Amino acid sequence: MQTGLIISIISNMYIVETKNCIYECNARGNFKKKEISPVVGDKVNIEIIDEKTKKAVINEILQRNNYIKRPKLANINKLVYVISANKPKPDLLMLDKQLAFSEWLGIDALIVINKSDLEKEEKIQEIQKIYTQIGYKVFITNAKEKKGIDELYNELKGTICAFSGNSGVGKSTLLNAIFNADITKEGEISKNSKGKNTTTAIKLYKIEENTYIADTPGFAVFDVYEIEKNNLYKCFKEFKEYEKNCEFVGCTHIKEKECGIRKAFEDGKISNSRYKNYIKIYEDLKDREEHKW
Ligand SMILES: Nc1nc2c(ncn2[C@@H]2O[C@H](COP(=O)(O)OP(=O)(O)O)[C@@H](O)[C@H]2O)c(=O)[nH]1
Ligand SMILES: [Mg+2]
Ligand SMILES: [Zn+2]
Repeated sequence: MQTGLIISIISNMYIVETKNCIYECNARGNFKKKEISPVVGDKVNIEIIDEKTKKAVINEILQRNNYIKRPKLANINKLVYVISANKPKPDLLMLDKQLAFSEWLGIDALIVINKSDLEKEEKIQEIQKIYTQIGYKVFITNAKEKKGIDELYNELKGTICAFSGNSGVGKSTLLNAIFNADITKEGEISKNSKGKNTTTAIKLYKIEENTYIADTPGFAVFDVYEIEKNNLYKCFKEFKEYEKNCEFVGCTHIKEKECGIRKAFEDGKISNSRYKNYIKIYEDLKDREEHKW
């Protein structure tokens, strides 16, 4: 028996990295009964079937620290949200949605403002300030010219992290800059044992020992809608402390007169864009809850 990490899933085959080796594994049938199936990022116990051909079987999935449904990922330590300073314009609504979601999941989040070469410094710093004030780390990069990469890289050391952000913001370019190689280009990714090209939905790229980045093409569509609207304010981490000043139980923090959070916004303690985005996301969640069925 050995312990390993699932680094990718290729046509129903689990690729498991152990301390010294990489094995192709099947999963034991009894996982299906338990309605749990192994996902990328899972730590698993495997039983070697054939050392020569590196075949093994997954016997057990170890307890997960966290689980993301779409894309299916377990045990992510850090979520890296990438926006671009310009081209495309920074999408702070999307960013706030994703930050809320990572709070809900209980996963550390950090922010990268890429394409720093395409916008004035003050404008970038304005955005940076909104988020550093709340307590998020914000990295400013120019992936194309590999600027700001070392700082980001140091932050990711020792973690399994996943990048997310709208298309075109520079995620692939950033990953390449971190690896200093074109590893995320299509085609390079996976050939199975028969030499056939297959597509992997998600794969963990090893940067160094204990450091992996999940390359997730479809990460932009987070399931932010799983957050219950009345809990949304808890996912805006600078809002929480003002809730005690709300007069009503079940305050939505939008229109109520005696709302501590709204007052904090009016007093300039909560940023305009964060509060506006809270309202937008809240209304979104409300619409969805009302039309659920
Ligand atoms: N000017 C500039 N262009 C960049 C930067 N990073 C990425 N790009 C360009 O932006 C485009 C989209 O980048 P890509 O990495 O494919 O974005 P992705 O969709 O998020 O993976 C490409 O043409 C990149 O060359 C940057 O820091 N500055
Ligand atoms: Mg890409
Ligand atoms: Zn309130």
